[in-house]
Amino acid sequence: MRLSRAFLPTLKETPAEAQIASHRLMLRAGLIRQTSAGIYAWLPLGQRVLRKVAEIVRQEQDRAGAQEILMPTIQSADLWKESGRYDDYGKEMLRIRDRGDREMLYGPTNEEMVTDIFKSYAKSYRDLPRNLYHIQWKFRDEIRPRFGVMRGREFLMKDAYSFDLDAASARESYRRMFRAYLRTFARMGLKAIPMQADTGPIGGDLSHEFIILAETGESVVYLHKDLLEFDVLSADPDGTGDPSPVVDFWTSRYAATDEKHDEAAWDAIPADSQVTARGIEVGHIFYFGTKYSGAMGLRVSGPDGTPVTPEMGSYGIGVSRLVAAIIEAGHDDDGIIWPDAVAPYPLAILNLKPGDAGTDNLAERLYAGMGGDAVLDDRPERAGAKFADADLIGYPWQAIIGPRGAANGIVELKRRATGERVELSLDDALARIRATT
Ligand code: P5A
Repeated sequence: MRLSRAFLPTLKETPAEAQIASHRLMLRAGLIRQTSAGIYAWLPLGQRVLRKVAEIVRQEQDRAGAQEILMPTIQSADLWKESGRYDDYGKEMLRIRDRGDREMLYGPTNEEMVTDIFKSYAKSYRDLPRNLYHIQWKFRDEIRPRFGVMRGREFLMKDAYSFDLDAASARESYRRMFRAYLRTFARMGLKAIPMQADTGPIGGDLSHEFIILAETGESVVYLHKDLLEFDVLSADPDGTGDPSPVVDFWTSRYAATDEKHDEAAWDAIPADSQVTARGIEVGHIFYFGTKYSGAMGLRVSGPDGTPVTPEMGSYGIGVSRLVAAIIEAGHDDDGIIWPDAVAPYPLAILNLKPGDAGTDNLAERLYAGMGGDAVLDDRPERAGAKFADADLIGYPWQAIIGPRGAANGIVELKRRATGERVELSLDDALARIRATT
């Protein structure tokens, strides 16, 4: 993308309404634009990050054996009356009437709809187990939308739903998702810790929230310090096979949200291993048995011919919230520091003297060498403005091209995360960048 032709607006001033770093930086770097309270448009850079985050989520859901579908945002109230949640959900649900005066709603979650869809096809125990997911916008009319997309009213969620023949098999499905979540967040450079959690309006008695520690987090959490030191991807490099050893490690150490905190269990942990912190909930998984299948009449014939009500779970990831959480976990005074896996572009090429034959030529060759997957700053701006924008947006690599280096075919490559700078030939610079993407 050539900056001279791009829509990548950045702000110099810090927006007054933004209280936390990620919200400030998302506005300043031009990732999002508020359109109503708690509702945001995603601008080109934000949209690229959102897509990359969603793609990692998708790959790990597929790896865990879930199948992607796409359900609508608008739902019929009738489904929610069947489950009994239509009245329970209260003011958080955005209720709508269509031209025929039928009650509709903008879905805050999809347990009812997916149960209804699955019910139309599943006939026997051979149709189980199954896991269906989608990545779709949700609406919750939060009392206090705040911190930008961290707690929005409209937000992007990945929600998966498992159907199993019995409780033992349902627990196995839960463990598969548990493991998939650990891998998903680790691939984004995040340490997300599964913690025993409350189930709220979704229901059930087994539930974990996946929480990233951050001072600006909305939840207070308690955990054993071993959990901070565990390296998920090296412990479980391919993410298939038996999830038990991985899950057993995490559930054998204490970790709970405020609502589930157990003082007696906490006191049994040596004081130097206790960590109390604040955190951001990026995922939440639930096992709720037959709550929806029972209420909505989902039944299949079991191996001996008698009808069985499938056991269900649901598994959510806050895809749009993750973009903010990744920034909370990775920024400095100058701006965002993207992990390589989700950066909007891996590289910004800063041509310090557009119009100079030497810098233009080297910048163009580097841009072509990246196959166009870079931002080329060819604007007639002063160098300082280019440096500031590149640091603010947080591309993992910056290639600084000035007339003196260009005369010798040299680019200065800067790593955003460490500030390290090296002078390299074009080919060596490309090789260095490719090694991280
Ligand atoms: C699980 C999937 C559910 O809704 N039903 C389907 C279950 N769980 S949840 O915990 O209520 O939400 C799942 C994740 O969505 C994110 N999230 C939000 N993100 C931004 N703004 C919001 N207002 C918001 N509410 C929930 C969280 O990451 C949560 O873990």
